[in-house]
Amino acid sequence: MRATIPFEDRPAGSGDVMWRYSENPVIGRYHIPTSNSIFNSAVVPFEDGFAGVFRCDNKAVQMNIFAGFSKDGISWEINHDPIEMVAGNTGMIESAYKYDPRVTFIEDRYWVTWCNGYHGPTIGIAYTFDFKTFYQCENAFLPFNRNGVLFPEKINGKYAMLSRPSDNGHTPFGDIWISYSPDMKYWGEHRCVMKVTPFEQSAWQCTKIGAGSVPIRTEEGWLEFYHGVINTCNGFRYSMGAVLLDLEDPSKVLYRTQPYLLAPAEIYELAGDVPNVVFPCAALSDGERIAVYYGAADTVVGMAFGYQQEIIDFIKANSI
Ligand code: BMA
Repeated sequence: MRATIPFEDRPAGSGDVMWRYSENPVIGRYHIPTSNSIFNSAVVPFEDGFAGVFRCDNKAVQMNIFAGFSKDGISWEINHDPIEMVAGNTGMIESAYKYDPRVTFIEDRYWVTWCNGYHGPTIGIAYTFDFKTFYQCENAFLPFNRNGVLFPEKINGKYAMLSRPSDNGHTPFGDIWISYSPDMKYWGEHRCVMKVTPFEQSAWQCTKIGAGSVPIRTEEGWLEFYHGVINTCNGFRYSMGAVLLDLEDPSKVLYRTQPYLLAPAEIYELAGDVPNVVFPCAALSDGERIAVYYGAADTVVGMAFGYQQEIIDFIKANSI
């Protein structure tokens, strides 16, 4: 039996289309003995509960990914040792660091994508059946790239991945692209999906954007939560929006939020190792309700909730 997704109703008096969990953050920075911070992490239904892949930076501030398990999706037991990969569809590839994982169940296994340090950031790929043994595959792309997010099913017979070509640093630009693969090894047919917005139109997403959660199939399109960034006089500010992509051709944007759905406002989003960051990396849906997991201030993990149809209606009514 599938576990019920974590959810809490809209707070009385709130008119927001998405709202935060009242007990945020759900994972604190010192949740495991070695961690400096745990954030930008991914969660999926697994067995009778949930499993996740967590970004834990240690106290040397080395970035790595760790497996974790939960019965309710809120209380997490995260392994104290990072994931050790074994060779998958290729020999082992150097990985100087790993961060910002996403997890996608496709057909018979869970696929993990992350930002893999290989002469700069690119997209690493691994699969697992049990969150114990992880098989590392070819990197998807040349450096530099981040925010690789797989669709949960093949599209026209091919695996599909959103990503964000970038540079080696704190990238001051970035649009969302889609690429296809027949075998999870060779990627091509790269198409631009969506770009940053003009400043006057929607400034929270005018500097760079990146895919966040695994897209959710709905009757009205793929529902994708993404992050958008504005470069302020005090640095980058990361917020969350959502987009509906065409089911058959997800390079086509149907509707996209002009206003954000969630932006840094609570103290754990405003204060931390990198202030002013809301960074979604996963979303659970039971068809009616949605639970989003997001990194807050590059320090902790928070959750936000909403009703799927209300979110879709909001995107359509407030589209660019
Ligand atoms: C991005 C990535 C994310 C991080 C964000 C804000 O470039 O490094 O991991 O959350 O910056 O610092």
